[in-house]
Amino acid sequence: MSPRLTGDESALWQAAARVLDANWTGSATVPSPGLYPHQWSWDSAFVCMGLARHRWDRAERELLSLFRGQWSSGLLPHIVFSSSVARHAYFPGPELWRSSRAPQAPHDVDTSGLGQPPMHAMAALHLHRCADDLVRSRAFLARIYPMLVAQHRYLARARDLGGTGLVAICHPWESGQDNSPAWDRPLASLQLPPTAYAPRQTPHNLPTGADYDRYVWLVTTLRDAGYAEGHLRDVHPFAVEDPLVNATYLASTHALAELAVIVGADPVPHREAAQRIHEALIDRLWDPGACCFRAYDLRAERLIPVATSSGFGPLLDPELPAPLLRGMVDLLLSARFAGAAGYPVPSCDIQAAAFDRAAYWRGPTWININWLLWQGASAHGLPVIADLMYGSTMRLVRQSGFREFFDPFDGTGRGSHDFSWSAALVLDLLAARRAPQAA
Ligand code: 2M8
Repeated sequence: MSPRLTGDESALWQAAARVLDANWTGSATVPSPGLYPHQWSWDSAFVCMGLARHRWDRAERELLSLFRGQWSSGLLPHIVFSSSVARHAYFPGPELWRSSRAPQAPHDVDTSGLGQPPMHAMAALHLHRCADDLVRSRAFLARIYPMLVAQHRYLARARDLGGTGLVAICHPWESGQDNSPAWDRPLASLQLPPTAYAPRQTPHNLPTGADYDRYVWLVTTLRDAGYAEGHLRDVHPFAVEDPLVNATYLASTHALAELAVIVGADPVPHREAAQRIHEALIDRLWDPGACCFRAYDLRAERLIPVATSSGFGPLLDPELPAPLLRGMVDLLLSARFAGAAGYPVPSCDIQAAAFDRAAYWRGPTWININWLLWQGASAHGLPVIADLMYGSTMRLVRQSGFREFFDPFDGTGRGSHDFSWSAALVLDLLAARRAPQAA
């Protein structure tokens, strides 16, 4: 599509499109060729949001390429490894996961054995809404719908570890917010054997080696249990219900109901599932005292105290009661988040001891979070928040380029350059402003 853009917006559009073109492998988009040379699950969903505006055909291939990695259990792995990338280009590669030995995993491609926020039904619905060729789009949806249903069945069956209607993450990587301060307590309580699991050289200087020891140990524990669902339920020591993960689960369940109608399937089970998730999200993760959503540690049986940007994820819930919405907006606009940051939204409460403006998911601003909050705010008719997210994101990329993450105070770009979801989501934002009917 070609939205009507101003000259400056056109230049930004072209720069973003160039990033996606350069990161396209022929069948999928890598998050960043240097740092992340394989296909990541929620990255691909975000990339689809932009490709739907730029190269619809590629968006279709992107999702299909990701679902090549789906396990027979329904698990959609968070990494689908490319066999043409050098073995040691990314740690942890296929040698850690050993998916080829797991009977549920596909045999023609190596994958990880964990998931990421389930944004994929949202992405498929977005693709349909942006399609010029509705016949082709319906054919694509008919193909991908059963895979999405299998993904959600897996989540409901194998990841509702508390029996509450919410899904639990079993590893920080499953949240997409790897070193969020929300995981500090559950990680600190792990009893690790006295062996260093991670290699001396890790690809980032953050998270730290100590975090990596825990990350790798959690993977080996799960892998050595054969990735068994019973292990996750009864033994696995890390199990947390995260508000952002569950908000995307809810939004995608609503999307599945809409997709069901389009492909001629029954939407009712998805609507019922969405109702259960909505109720559980509020019952379990809303902290009325602090007026915010928090993550719940199922093993320690308590809410995790630190407030992070993940707590704003439930803005994606279309039925969020007004008092909760107000509480979230107040916190978002306060000096703990957007009110004291020139380039919001910081990923952690600025006033928390764990906040670090430069450290990955412990403070910096991320464009995918801004985009999700822009989506939620737009749907709730909150133009002040939607404009704040839009404006902050545009200033960040104009000033610093399509970086992986940004300093929330001065907008300095950090992490990798030419990061795919930063470019893709800017395309979607620009297109939505110019062609609002497709937003
Ligand atoms: C980061 O996560 C990977 C592990 O999955 C890593 O640190 O190596 C996170 O930012 C995650 O959200 C993202 O999907 C991934 C690829 O961009 O990188």
